[in-house]
Amino acid sequence: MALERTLILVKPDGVERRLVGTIIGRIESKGLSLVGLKMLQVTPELSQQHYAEHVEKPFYPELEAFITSGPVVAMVVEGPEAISVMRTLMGSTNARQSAPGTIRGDFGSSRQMNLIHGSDGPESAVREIGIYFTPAEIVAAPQLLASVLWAADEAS
Ligand code: 3AN
Repeated sequence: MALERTLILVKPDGVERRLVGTIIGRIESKGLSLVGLKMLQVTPELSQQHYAEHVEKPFYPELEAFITSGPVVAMVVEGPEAISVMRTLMGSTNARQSAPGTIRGDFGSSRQMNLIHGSDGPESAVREIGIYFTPAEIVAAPQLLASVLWAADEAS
């Protein structure tokens, strides 16, 4: 089983609604490790880099206006299969259709103001982590509890 890292953002709506602690709490409660954490203002240039696949789409201007509308909290989250575990914790893109119990399903009701971003695969995780974090800003995961969280073959 793969130990993975994924890029997570609490988007401007999540910060504005004071949900940062709640969202980080869910990530930590799941047993995933925070190995990078910062607050920043996304610029139009950063948005274009992050959403490169959407830049030509008709909805992009609105997406850029939203993601640059206030500060975000960026995180690198690590754990066994962290990319898909986070996608499950987050819920589907359109928060109106996200399952109850997920972050979006419990706190959101919009496709755009959907509170949180998480990388959608290993390649985008590497790309997105590199956009938001330098290697020096990423630390080693805490190790003491690993043996009560996962079997050895799950966390290597
Ligand atoms: P996720 O946020 O689950 O990673 P993406 O990367 O497909 O989903 O979409 C990022 C953002 O782009 C969405 N939160 C939404 O604001 C916007 N978006 C994606 N698809 C559409 C669409 N078909 N129409 C309007 N906005 C969209």
